[in-house]
Amino acid sequence: MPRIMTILLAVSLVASGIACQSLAPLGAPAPDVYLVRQTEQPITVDGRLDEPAWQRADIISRFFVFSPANAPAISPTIVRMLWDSEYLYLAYECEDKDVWSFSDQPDDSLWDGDVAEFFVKPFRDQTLYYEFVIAPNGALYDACYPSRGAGGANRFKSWNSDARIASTINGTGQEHRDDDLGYIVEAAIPWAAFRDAGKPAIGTEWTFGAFRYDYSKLFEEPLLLKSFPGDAPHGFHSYEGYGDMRFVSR
Ligand SMILES: [Ca+2]
Ligand SMILES: [Ca+2]
Ligand SMILES: [Ca+2]
Repeated sequence: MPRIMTILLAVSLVASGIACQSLAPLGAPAPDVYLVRQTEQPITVDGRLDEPAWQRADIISRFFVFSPANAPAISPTIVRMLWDSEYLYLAYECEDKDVWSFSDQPDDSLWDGDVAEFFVKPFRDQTLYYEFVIAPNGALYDACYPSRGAGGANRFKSWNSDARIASTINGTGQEHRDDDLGYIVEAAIPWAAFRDAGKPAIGTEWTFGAFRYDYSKLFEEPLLLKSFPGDAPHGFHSYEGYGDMRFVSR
């Protein structure tokens, strides 16, 4: 069995708790606060989630359709986070029958193709927030916005997080005439990137949103997913709806 299938199946079983159940479209209900657990073992950023720490990480598997309103299906997605003294780690497992990366250039408009996105806003009472957009081929767009209305991507994408990214595509990637299974993204974002927020301590809470664009030969329009329910008048920048994440020990 291909590795990604093994992982997705294993995660599906954990998420559902029922061995005969297929991947549930909406996954498990999200907890009120996502617990980011510390890892004492190093994470190798190689696009493979075979570190034991990833298996102990809490999962986010309930996603909501942002667009189109009449989306006939949802693309199963599982997100995990971990942290240690040096990095915030992200892992996205994205089922996708038609994997396509728009560009391999850093800070390009990668969301014109398939992407996994992570927005993080350390302070609810400040306007500062960060955006990370990762394509299946491992290309990264990153930006630090001092506020939502200060100029957007063109002004702030020159910011560089020095995040380390690796990805695995299970399928043929750019070829649409066959069916892919999906892709995995693994990322390590150094705390130095969050110089306005600083490195969190145990118990620190930030807010975040996890997102996807899924372009597909099977969809009339790209499918846009978000990790929180409700309205999003500013799209993925609607940080009022972001969920809470709390940094905890193991
Ligand atoms: Ca790894
Ligand atoms: Ca950048
Ligand atoms: Ca796709």
